[in-house]
Amino acid sequence: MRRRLAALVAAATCVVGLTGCSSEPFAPGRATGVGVQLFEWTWDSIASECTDVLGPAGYSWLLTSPPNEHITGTQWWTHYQPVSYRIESDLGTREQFAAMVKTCHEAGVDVYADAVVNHMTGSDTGGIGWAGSSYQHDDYPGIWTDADFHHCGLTADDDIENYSDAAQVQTCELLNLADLDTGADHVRQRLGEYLKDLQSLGVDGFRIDAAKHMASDDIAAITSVLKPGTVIMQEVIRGAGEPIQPEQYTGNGQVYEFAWGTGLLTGTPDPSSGGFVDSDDAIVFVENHDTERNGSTPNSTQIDYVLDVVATLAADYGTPQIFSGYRYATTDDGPARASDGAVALVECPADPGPRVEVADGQMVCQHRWPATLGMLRWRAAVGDAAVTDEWTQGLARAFGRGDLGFVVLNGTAKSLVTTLTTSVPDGTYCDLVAGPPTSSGCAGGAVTVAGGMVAVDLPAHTAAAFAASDPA
Ligand code: AAO
Repeated sequence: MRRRLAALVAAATCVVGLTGCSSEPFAPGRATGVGVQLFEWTWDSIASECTDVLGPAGYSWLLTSPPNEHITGTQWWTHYQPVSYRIESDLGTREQFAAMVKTCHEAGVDVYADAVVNHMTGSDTGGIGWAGSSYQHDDYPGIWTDADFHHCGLTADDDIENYSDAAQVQTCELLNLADLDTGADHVRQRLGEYLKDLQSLGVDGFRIDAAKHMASDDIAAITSVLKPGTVIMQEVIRGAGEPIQPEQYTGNGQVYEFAWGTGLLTGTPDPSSGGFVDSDDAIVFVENHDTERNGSTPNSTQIDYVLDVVATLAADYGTPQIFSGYRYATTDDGPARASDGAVALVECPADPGPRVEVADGQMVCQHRWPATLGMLRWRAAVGDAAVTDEWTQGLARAFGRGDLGFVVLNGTAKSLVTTLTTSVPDGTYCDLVAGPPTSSGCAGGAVTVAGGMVAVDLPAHTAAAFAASDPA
């Protein structure tokens, strides 16, 4: 209740004209449940974003990049090579992290941290971490010694070569990263202490990185020391024919359902067709930091990306996670840096959106795009109403959520001109794909329902959505 009230206050006081502000605060009991992955955002930048945008826009939670000490370097993936469990990174200090969590809570937004607990560094030579800790591949003074790591002995270099071999996947090294023996009690205990330390700073949940590379029971043991209700989101990439599948992990919490994002490459996925975990177990996303780079899902430079975000936020499947990252020249490049070598404070484009050019290293701020914000509002309005009035014609699709909202997606290369049945009462409504309404009215066009029918005229690769609660 405390957070919900804070969110209402934040929404009511948001500055008119700021992207993300809408004329009406979110109604109690209408949390969107939607999260945002603020990839490579500094803690100070996240704090401001919670107050200025995320709370007022109706985001329920955010995911940070890994917060602990890491190897040095300008690549983003240095954060996936832990050196110690000190909360000290080029994204901010322990104090900055704690202050960010407090600010986000005051804005009504929960904070989840990316937890890298499967492994340590991939360095063969060792070095000094960001916060000054020294390390070798299999030796982290005061934390781990060689005996705490797997040496699988199943492949030439102890590296995973074959994802069809479960023993390799869980006891050999992913990308040469020193693989912790998470089956050992004292290893589990130390990793649990790290997560508890983050929880002492207010963290509400965790993404478990590389969950596939740990036995499900190991994750259960590591997370068993956390407060009841802690959210656990496990990264278990669904690989065809692989022996380790997401279903084996749902006893520990939720899993990222990669079948959703990969399915978006060819239209709107249909979880009822099989091959998906149950809706309550699934975190769904259009892209994440890996798939943005490897093409296994759509990414925000592609023509149907906005359509994919609309489809994901409109669906009655899974918990959506919106991705917010930066433009880059090569896939290893990290975001812009400040003169002290730390990651720079974020500056979103003045008017973020799909057609805005963003320089390499600068944040794209997809979570502030008008369609994303408008669909958060739509999702809050429809709540858990059942899917109704479904219509499909090739890559064009429409459906309602009872009499509360309706969405039309035109994934084809031609205009979609038709008339569709909707349960939303007759009236004229704002198109929320253009953005949330402001105090001066609809952000874009309006849609009219007459006699239970809506006339649709949608250009190629666009969408429209309206909610009964947002009349024009
Ligand atoms: C860096 C360098 C490496 C160097 C290493 C150590 O790039 O050359 O060896 O340092 O010095 C990130 C970066 C890495 C980086 C690493 C450490 O991505 O480049 O390595 O930090 O700094 C597997 C895992 C999955 C993992 C993914 C990358 O199962 O957990 O590989 N993701 C997480 C993070 C990721 C991070 C790490 C783990 C490590 O999200 O950012 O790495 O902390 C199949 C398998 C998957 C497998 C992929 C890739 O997926 O099923 O399990 O993921 O292949 O190997 C379709 C298929 C699906 C397939 C997918 C792949 O969807 O259906 O089966 O395509 O495209």
